[in-house]
Amino acid sequence: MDAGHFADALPPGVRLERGEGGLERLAIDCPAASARMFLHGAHLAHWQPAGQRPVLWMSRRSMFGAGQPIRGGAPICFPWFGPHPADPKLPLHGIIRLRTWRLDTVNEGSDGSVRAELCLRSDERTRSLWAHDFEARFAVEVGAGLTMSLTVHNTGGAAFDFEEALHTYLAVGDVRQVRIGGLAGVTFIDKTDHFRRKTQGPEPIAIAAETDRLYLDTDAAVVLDDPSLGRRIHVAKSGSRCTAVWNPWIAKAKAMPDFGDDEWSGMICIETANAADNRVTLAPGAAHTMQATIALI
Ligand code: TA6
Repeated sequence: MDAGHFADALPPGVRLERGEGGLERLAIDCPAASARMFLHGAHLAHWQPAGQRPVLWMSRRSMFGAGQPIRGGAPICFPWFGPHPADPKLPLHGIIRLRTWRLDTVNEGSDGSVRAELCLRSDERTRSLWAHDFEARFAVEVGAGLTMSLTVHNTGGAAFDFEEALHTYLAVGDVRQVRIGGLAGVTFIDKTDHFRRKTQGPEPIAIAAETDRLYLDTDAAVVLDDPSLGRRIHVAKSGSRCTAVWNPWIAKAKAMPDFGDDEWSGMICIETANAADNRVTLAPGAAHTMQATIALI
């Protein structure tokens, strides 16, 4: 395991192991929660607070392999969100979720939570896809709540701009019954209607068809009300001006080989992002941090 230097330094309840596809992952089983995070993409695949059902959704059809995106959990999108604007052959959602990150630190928090930090630096492979030098750092804190922070550092000599997202898949009992509050009056790009710009009405968002929206110029927290599981999930954020809401519904779910045909009703993506009008420009030497904090309330 290429993080072997951790072998004897991990806190209680934390181990490095091989998971699906033989991918190396951090397994966290602390009193407050359990979690699994692959070094591939620094991909948090599972988070389950003690006494609760899993909060992150994972497709039973997900692929687990080098060069393949994991379908579920919290994919990290950078330096573009969605398809590459000029070259559709490039990977959807950028280049860093397909690379193996370096595990830098794993520490126990005072409240029994566990905090891990991973790093990915630009190299020839990333420069062949995106010609800028950067260091990305991902910090995740797992406990009764979940905090994910993505920090991008411009290590090159010229400014660059980028898009980013913590593309979080949340598990729900029945997406047709959920309501999403916090985005009333916010302008969004409706990707299911020719990318038209619309304004969200005063009512909480209901999902009754394929839904693929990028809410702009908002730093609002969002509350997902899931009556069928009898729980509410609070998604707060900082350093993010966009929130994406996505459910593929029936036809899109069928069209994705790594998504079970009947799985669409058990998930909703609420994604903490900076994209489109809200892309980030970073001067040489500067850094930018985007954070999502998720809790059951
Ligand atoms: O964030 C929503 C979205 O951009 C959708 O348009 C859809 O493409 C979704 O992401 C799936 O992304 P993925 O790369 O995980 O298949």
